[in-house]
Amino acid sequence: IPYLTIDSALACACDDKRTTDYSRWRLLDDRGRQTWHYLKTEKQIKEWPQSIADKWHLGMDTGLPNLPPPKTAIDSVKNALEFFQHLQLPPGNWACDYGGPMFLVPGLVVTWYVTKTAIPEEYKIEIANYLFARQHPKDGGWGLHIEGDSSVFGTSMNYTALRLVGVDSEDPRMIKARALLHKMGGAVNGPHWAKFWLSVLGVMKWEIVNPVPPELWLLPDWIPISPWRWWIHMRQVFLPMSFIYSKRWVFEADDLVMELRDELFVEDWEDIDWAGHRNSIHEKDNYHPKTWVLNTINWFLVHVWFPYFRTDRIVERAEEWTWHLIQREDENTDFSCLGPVNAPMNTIACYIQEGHEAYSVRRHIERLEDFIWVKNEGMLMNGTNGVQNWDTSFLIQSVVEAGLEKDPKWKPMLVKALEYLEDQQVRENTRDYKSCYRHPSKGAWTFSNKDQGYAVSDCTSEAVKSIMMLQNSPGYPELVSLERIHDAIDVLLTYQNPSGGCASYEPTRGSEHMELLNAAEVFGRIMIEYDYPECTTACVTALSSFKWLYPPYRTADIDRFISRAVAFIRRAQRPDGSWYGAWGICFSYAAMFALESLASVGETYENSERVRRACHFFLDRQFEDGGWGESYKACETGVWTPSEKSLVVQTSWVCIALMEAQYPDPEPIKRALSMVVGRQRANGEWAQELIEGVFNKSCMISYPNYKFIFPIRALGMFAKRYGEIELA
Ligand code: LAN
Repeated sequence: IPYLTIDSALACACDDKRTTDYSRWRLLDDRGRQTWHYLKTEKQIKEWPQSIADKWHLGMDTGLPNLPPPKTAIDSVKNALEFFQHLQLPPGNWACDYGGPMFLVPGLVVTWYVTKTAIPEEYKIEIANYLFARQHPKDGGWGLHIEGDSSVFGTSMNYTALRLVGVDSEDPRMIKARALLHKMGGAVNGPHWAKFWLSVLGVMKWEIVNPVPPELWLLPDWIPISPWRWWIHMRQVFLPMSFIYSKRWVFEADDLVMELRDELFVEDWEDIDWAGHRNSIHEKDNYHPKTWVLNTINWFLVHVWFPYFRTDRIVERAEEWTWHLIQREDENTDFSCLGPVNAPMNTIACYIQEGHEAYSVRRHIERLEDFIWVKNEGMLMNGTNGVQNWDTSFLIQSVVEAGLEKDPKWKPMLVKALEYLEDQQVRENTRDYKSCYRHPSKGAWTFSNKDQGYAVSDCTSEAVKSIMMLQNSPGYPELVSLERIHDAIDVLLTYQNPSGGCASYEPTRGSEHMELLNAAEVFGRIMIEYDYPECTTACVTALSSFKWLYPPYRTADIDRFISRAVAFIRRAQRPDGSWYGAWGICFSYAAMFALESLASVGETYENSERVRRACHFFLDRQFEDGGWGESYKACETGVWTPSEKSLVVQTSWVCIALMEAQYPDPEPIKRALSMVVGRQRANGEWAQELIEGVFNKSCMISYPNYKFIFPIRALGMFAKRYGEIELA
């Protein structure tokens, strides 16, 4: 059933699959700004050949050779690097598909649609391909993330996105999706964000959206619930959302919108009691039910504040101030924005305020490209504008763990990676950072690139650690001066909370009670910054390495930081010996970090009861085949949940944890790593297994490079400790 037509010059030979020609896609990496391009002429194709990395990301044959079968851990590491080196991009970083969340593409497509931005035909085709590839074959729906059960959020939003890119409502896959949506009660049972997007599009009416009052931004800073205290991702989404909500802006009802009004609901559109459905939500979407406190506040806002007290003057001031902050965000990031949710929303805010022709709107539309990824399944929107700094730092560390930085063979690759990180350090605080409520960023690194500009505690730590490792190895250039390393240390020292722990982007600014106001329904623990063993460990190890490798600088501050941080790590351990991981799945991820922290202050299996407890937590749970594996359900429930099969990435994390702990018996680690080596393909790579990452407890996110980075690290550590042992 052809649902799209495409200019025959662009179409692939096997056009009954309605795909683009994959040999025409190219990834451009311009100093860490990654964008995909579809080449339309033979001349372009000739001038810009497809790289091995392009082919690999697109799922095409890379033509890389089979390698001699590995016998030992270091053989396996070398084979992995032999492959992975080809995925390094010209500026020196690595990249990957950073999908997982299934609510991002719809926001992007709605934004293009309502701002009347032409969507290129090849995008339409590949977006449809991706969404269909990720449709659950059984019930025809989509969940919050690629592995999650179908929900109203996933199904209503992705159905809408498919219709907006031109898919026919009578396509059998759409019929199936619609049937499921209707079975779940229709789009009125979606969470807050679904109601927001569909109201902007004009498929719902604003009365169904729970209040998003911009006047909250007028609260004085001392008020305990002032938005500046929220977790940065929440307040930066709340910002444009509140502006758009205040305007009650709606896209004109064109034919497609009228059709969607028919398709997404069980009732007749005209008869729907919009206000009455403000709190309707399907159980599959209701991960974090709204509290009575929030429900009471919402009731007050709708029935008392809006009709009787919200004067025109208040509205005007609130919209003025939020618009000011939106502009600062755009300016400070050159329109790339903090993330994939506020970027499209800021685009719409600019469109409302300044119109289609404005520079702000045009630049936003260009910058939205930075979030797009193309792979064998089609086109998706990444969870950030890339993983540049993060994956590149980790790869450097893994190679150093294996001792291969000394091998001249890998030096050019590592020097390139070092050059990349050098280029990406944030050199100054953002302009007006205090009045925009930004944390200082001078000397820091972000998760992705410098354009985005948001300093993160552990991204800074991992980057500066990698730089220090390489710059202190014989034969490596000193690209980052001591002064700049001091800047990084200075910023790291600002991250510690009174608890001793560290959070992600900022020290915690508000009380945990603020979770009572969590309005998103689909996510947990989003309102403020929390202490994370992962982020805390990264800071500890960066500061320890610095202290070890460099002339004394702020030594007393560093010592105090480390001892308080490690005390936090100890307190965060559960009685069963485990730590809950907030950014990777789940206990294996956190244990790798926590045990590294403890080891850095000399606490190991031999001398510490808690470390022994942590090791036995995993040894008691080792799979038959020697590996470990966790299902994403562990993140949702907070309870250890094994996956059906062992997993290469989690197994590597546990092995690293055990080796950090100096677990005395190599046997269980050897068994585990034999499994990992057994799954390595002849060309050195590993196959993609289950999803690796998480945020906000309920939403999973892919880290496809982890299947290289962490096996390399675990095997490298093993080789260093146990030498030439043969792995079966
Ligand atoms: C990330 C990705 C990286 C991650 C680590 C560095 C691994 C972590 O240790 C600290 C937090 C951080 C930087 C992080 C925070 C939240 C992000 C940005 C993400 C999980 C990637 C996507 C997610 C973002 C919130 C997605 C957009 C969704 C919203 C709910 C706004």
